[in-house]
This record gives sequence, structure tokens and C-alpha cells, in this order.
Amino acid sequence: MNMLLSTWSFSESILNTVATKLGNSAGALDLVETCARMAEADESIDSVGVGGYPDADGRCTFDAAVMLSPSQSGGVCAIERHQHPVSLARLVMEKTNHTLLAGPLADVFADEHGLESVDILTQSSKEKWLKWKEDHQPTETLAPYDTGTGKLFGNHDTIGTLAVDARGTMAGACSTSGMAWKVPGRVGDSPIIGHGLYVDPKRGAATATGHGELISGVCSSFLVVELMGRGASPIEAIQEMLERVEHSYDIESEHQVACIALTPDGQFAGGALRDGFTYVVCKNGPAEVKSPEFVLNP
Ligand code: SD4
Repeated sequence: MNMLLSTWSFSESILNTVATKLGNSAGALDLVETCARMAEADESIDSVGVGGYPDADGRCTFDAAVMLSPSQSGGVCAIERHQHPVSLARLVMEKTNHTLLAGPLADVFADEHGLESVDILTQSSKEKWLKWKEDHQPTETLAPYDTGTGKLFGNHDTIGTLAVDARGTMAGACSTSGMAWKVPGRVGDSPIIGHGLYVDPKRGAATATGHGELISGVCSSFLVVELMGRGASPIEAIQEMLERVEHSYDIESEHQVACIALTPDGQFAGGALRDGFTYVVCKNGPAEVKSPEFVLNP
């Protein structure tokens, strides 16, 4: 089996390209890393890699993680000088005994491993920030809304990708520039294992997108994988996680939490707190944009 699952409709063209380019024999980790790298390089995606929304001071920072199993994961957060945080997260997993490197010293680690240092703030990101500074409008209070055609409205849209390859190996990756106009220094759920991403080859894999603070508060991805390991289907596990979020927070109109989950034998589902989330599945054929099977508050 070779299956790819990824958040938001902009993943459709990415999964098609990656499936064609890497083919059925590609390993799960290469597949998910390549998907995240494509999103990171695409300036039209507002919240991943270059082109991402800056923080409140006009500075762009990136967070990312990769995971194969509880003993094999890596993450980086608050990256300021490297275009592909997902590859840096993979280096943390493969070249160190650690799981998370942060801030300027993580950029130094990237330099030491030969990754090119670049200016990650694009002119268009700077202009969006200047506009926000001026009028604090218009995306500040919008939950992300995906029209299903690759274009999102709102102020964030992380890529999270899960794969099972032909050998049955599972992997996951996620990458983000975080919430638009965040407090400088803020790190979301995406680089933190168990929050934005979790993979346990015996139980399954999950990745979350949306408001990192709500995702982190219930350890969303770990919770979903744990529930699947105890017998829940992907949709039941996501539903329980979303109910836990709803019971733990006063949900506001700009809040969204969404999740995709995959079992080792290829069952999958997507779910969200509210409408406006889509995900993409690619299995032996063209990628297909899907509406979530479960929405808590449609
Ligand atoms: C964060 N969870 O940094 C990310 C943002 C995101 O859809 O996923 N947006 O909070």
C-alpha cells in the first residue's frame, strides 16, 4: 500500500506531484518530507514556509516536525533563517539524540549541516504585516476557511501529511509559520510531538491543524492515536478529541481545530470543530479533496 493523507486542499497538487515524482516505491518519510518541502517553497500558501504571515513585529518564524515512531521524531521551532524547517526537523531526528531544537541555535545547527541560510520574509508577507499594523484587519479574527479549490481564507493553514508506504512503514510531517501576527516567541503545536503530530506504527498516525493553543491543551494528535490503539476508528477517535477540546475551552468564532488520522492498515478520516476544513487523500490514483467525515459544530 502507498497512501498519503494531507491537510487542506492546497495539498491536492502537492500530493499529485509527489506521487508522480517519487512513485510507489518511495519511503514514507521521504514522501511526507517532500510534501512539506513543496508547501514550504510555495509562496502562495500563507502559513507554511516562505510567504507565511509574520509575527506582530513583522518577523517570520517557522515550526516543523517529523515522526516515524515514539523513539524516532524530530522538531524545530522559531526558525528564522532556513527555508525548509521540515528537513531540519528530519536532521534533528536522524543526527542527534534530541527531539526538539529551538530558535537561533537551531538555525546554527542547520548552518552546521550545510543548509543554506536565506531571508525568509518575502515582500508580500511584509506588505501584509504593514497592512495589519495599520488597521489590524482583516484576517485577525477569522477561522481558516477552505473553499476546497486550493485557496484558503483566514490567517493560518498548516500542512500536516501522513503516509503509509508500500512496505507498511508509517511517517508524518507538519510544517507551519504559525498563527498570523503571533506574539513574538510564540510556538504552536506543530513542532511538539503529540500535539500537532503523532505516529506510532502499532496504533496509527494523526496530525492537527488550527489553533495551536487548543490543540496543545488536549495533546490532540497523541490522544487520537492513543484512542485508535484502544480500538476506536479514526472518526471515533477524532470525534472524542474534538469533544475534549470543546469541553476544555470557551470556543470562539475564530477557533478551529481539525485533524486527520490514519491506521496502519489504511483506514482514515478527517474531522473539525467547524465547517471550512478539507483534506486530501491519495491512494493508487489521483489525489482527491475530501470534506471531513465529522464536524462537531457544522
Ligand atoms: C499553530 N497549528 O501554529 C498551527 C497553525 C495552524 O491552521 O495549523 N493553522 O497554531
